[in-house]
Amino acid sequence: MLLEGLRSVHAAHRFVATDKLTLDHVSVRRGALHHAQRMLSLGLRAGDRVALWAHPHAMTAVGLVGNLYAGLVTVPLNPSVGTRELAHVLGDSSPSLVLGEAPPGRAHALPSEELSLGYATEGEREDLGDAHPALVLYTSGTTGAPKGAVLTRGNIARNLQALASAWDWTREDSLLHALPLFHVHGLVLGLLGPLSLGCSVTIQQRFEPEAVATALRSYATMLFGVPTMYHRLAEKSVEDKRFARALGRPRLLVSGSAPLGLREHQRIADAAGRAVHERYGLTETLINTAVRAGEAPRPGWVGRALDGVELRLVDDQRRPAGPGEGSLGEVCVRGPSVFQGYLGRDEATLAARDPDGWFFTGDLGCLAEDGNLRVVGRRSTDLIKTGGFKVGAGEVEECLRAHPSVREAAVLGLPDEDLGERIAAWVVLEPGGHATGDELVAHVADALGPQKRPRQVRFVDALPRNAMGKVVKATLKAPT
Ligand code: MCA
Ligand code: AMP
Repeated sequence: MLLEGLRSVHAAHRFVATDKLTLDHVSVRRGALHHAQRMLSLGLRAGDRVALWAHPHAMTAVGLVGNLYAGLVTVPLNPSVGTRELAHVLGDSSPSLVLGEAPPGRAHALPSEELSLGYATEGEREDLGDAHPALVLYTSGTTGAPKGAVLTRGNIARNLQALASAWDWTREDSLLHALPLFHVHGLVLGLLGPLSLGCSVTIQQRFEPEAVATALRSYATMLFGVPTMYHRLAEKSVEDKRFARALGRPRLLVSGSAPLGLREHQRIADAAGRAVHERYGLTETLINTAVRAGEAPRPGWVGRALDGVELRLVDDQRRPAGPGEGSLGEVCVRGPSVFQGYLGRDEATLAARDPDGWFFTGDLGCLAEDGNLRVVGRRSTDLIKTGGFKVGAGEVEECLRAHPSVREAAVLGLPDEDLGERIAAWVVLEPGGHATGDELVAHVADALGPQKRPRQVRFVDALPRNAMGKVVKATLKAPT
């Protein structure tokens, strides 16, 4: 089904635009067919995994679509990934090949292939069904290293169809975003969405409010962003009317990946006289709910279930919780876009999805009688959402402990106006150990990636522990 959409990628006047290159959809398709043929000629076969450096570049679209044509499973790599996390992702997903140009200092021992545009007319596996895997996206849990979520072609196709219907998203749209291309938001919604629906997309390499506003004023009909981006645009629009006018222009502003605060909703409403439409999803389930394009958003609420998606709330024992705005529970999801499972981790898959197909999101919410969902928090404080990136406290703690001067570390997400949550670390040094906060921040940025670096480090003599010896994070205060 996804490939059907991609096969209709033929319009010379629809494009994928990035800072360095713009390709029309005909060139994306030609390049992708050429790439698919090349992959098959190298001996790769449908189902093989191939890693792809997910640079914010139009060639990323060619590699991604070409892999889909050949039936290959793409493992997108964050171009600013740290060395330790890169080793984990490559070791865990064991790709046959790495595609695209490795960023400086991230060369690897695997065979690699340049991505190039070429001409080919065949190379498309048309026989592969909805259950065939398409992507492995790495996502953090409360503990341990990130797990690879396997998403199928059917997962993606059904989600994009449902979103197109929820947002009246058509070929006439021109999408704008500045999201990274290694997560669901930027990659599935922001790149496969336009390619599969046949609309244009402009992907800005980094989020700059000025550049976003310019594009909004001139051509974009839809903007996809995380709350941090809307926060920064709202700030600008208070002091500069050009931003307010820009925000007022597209037909749809969509926010997701983290909660958009009531204050931001209000500020954008005051400045631009319009609303932001929220949608709610996870790497493992794709998008579950959305405020429909034709409906007025209710700030704090993330809309109703998408077509084909079932939602329910459960209590701590995973028993269904009662309906009604007052009842709170863990949000569970069932439907065609719930993933196939975590790569090579059957136990973790079983723990997250029951035999009836319900996926336990870890998010706490309430469901109104009319089906609207409100996300009010998370079951675990060990999962941090910072700038829309999910970071496990455990992975950062483990990384800090690997530093020779660190004896113990505890990591928490603290409320942050801009990032939603900022990563804060409390560190106990080894006796005689020396490390500055900046050194530890650089250590995490280098090992895991800059998105996972603590924004604050506080040195303490000991971590507060309960009688069982467990760190009591609730008693840790914000570093000063
Ligand atoms: C700064 N940098 C450093 C350091 N400090 N590098 C190394 N060591 C350091 N100490 C670098 C960074 O790498 C980056 O470089 C630049 O400085 C700015 O970094 P930073 O300050 O972290 O960026 P920011 O301005 O705070 O970023 C805000 C952001 C970003 C643009 C909103 O957080 C973002 O792109 N968020 C999107 C997350 C997302 O797409 N989530 C979707 C997943 P350089 O600029 O070169 O990189 S969730 C999902 O998919 C689900 C399904 C859903 O619901 O959507
Ligand atoms: P990820 O695993 O990075 O895909 O992040 C998924 C998580 O992002 C969800 O479990 C939620 O906690 C959060 N999330 C995504 N969209 C929203 C939203 N609109 N409102 C609140 N939280 C959201």
